[in-house]
Amino acid sequence: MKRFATLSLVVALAACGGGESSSNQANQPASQPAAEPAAQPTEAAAPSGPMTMPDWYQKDDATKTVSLTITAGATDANNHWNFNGGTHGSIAITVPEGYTVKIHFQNDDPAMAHSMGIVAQTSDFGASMDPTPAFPGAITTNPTSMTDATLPGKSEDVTFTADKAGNYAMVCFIPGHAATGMYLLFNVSSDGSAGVQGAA
Ligand SMILES: [Cu+2]
Repeated sequence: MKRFATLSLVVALAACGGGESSSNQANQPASQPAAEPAAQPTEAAAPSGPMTMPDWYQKDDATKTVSLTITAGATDANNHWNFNGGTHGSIAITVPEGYTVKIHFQNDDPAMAHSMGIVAQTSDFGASMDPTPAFPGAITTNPTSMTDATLPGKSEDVTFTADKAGNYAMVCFIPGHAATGMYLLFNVSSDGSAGVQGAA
């Protein structure tokens, strides 16, 4: 209630002040408080450097197809909540625009279901993820379900067309997983560049 009373007083003073600028001056401290510190970046810098072609990335220019093997829990990094050992966007996968992308998704986490899909958002993932992929078909089944997503030891194949160049992310849609780092960067290039940056 005290807060309301104070606000009413301010409004009353402003009303009597004869103009917004003068009342604003009267209400403002002589020196501005320091600006809020910028939020700590939660994302690592995007991996850069030369593209490599690890054995889990295969490209066939004749059929315009990229085939990827993506393994959740490939290592114990991030409590197994990783893709091919990468977390927090530490790996960037680039495919050429217009290519068909075939992903063999394997879950090697001994304990937890995971999912995989491509989204237009590349950072600041919330606890719950909208399971709408950036490209039709670019998502595994029951992606938000801890009981019905891709279970430990299981795999799933998805195929989609990377028909629009841009910056995307490959994420797990189980609540909390992307927010705690279970995502890679996924780029669709307009100049034909292809490969992987940041892979171990
Ligand atoms: Cu996950």
